[in-house]
Amino acid sequence: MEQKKIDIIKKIIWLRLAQIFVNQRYKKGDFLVPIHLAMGHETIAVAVDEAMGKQDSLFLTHRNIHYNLVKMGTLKEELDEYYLKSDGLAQGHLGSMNLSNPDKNINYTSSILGNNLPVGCGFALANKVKNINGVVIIVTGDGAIEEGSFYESLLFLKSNNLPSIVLVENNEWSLATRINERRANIDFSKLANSLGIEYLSLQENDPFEYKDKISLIRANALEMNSPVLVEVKLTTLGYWYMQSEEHPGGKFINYHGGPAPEVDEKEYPQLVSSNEDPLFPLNNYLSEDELIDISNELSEQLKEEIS
Ligand SMILES: Cc1ncc(C[n+]2csc(CCOP(=O)(O)OP(=O)(O)O)c2C)c(N)n1
Ligand SMILES: [Mg+2]
Repeated sequence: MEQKKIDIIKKIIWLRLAQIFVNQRYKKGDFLVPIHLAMGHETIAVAVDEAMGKQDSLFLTHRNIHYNLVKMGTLKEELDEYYLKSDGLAQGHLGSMNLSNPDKNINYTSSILGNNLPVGCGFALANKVKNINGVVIIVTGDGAIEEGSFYESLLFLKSNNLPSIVLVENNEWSLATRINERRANIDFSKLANSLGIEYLSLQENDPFEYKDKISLIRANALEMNSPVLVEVKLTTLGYWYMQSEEHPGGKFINYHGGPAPEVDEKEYPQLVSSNEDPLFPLNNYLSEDELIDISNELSEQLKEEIS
């Protein structure tokens, strides 16, 4: 396999391991700020990073750790930010939920659902006025699309011919509620269609398919001066059981934020939790022994980095 592809696989595994390191410290009560881990979101973050051009920019949400980490390629600065240290990524001013990094083209991140969309729209309009040939990539959740700013932003991006990608990370949950318990199904392809916007659906976490498809729609967005709506189906790994009178045995709640108590430091192949895990399709490309070697090597590197 060519080295470029191996590097992509390494980035995905590294992202998982780095988040497990964060989780281990989080479980000990180390951090002063709430963190929303994104275990299960690794492939999309790596694919977006791979597809981005130099002048592209990212606009993120409360769940941003995967994009921030992949852009840095190191854990130390982000960890220090979670400790609110002055040598953290944002000198301890932003913590986790608002963590941006303009040096790496993460221009704005907001903990207020839907808030990054209009800010991204303004940035895209400024790009047009200044003749900057870049694509604005706005990440949002399937819960946050209920904010009015979601639809208004799509309309604005389309109306003003702005090269952009609105990326919905669809984990079928909004906080502790399943999306299908709180609202009728929204068909994203029809929604995009109604505005004449191209729509792309991604699922099952194949890293090279994701990278190629995002690269292609990015090029289309730039050439056509148009937004593209991308829906990526994924599972945010982790869960807990909520006890109540109605559910004496506990009701299944998917992981939302905070430490993930049931996720422990593990080695490959125990790292892979299910076939919905982005690490699962990596078996199609490398042998188990090769994946174990990569995982062990990256784990050692991380330990050294933050020791
Ligand atoms: C305007 C606003 N309303 C409510 C909240 C509280 N809140 C934080 S995350 C969240 C659920 C978000 O779900 P989704 O957008 O699907 O993202 P996910 O956490 O599933 O990745 C809610 C309701 C908020 N941060 N901002
Ligand atoms: Mg969600």
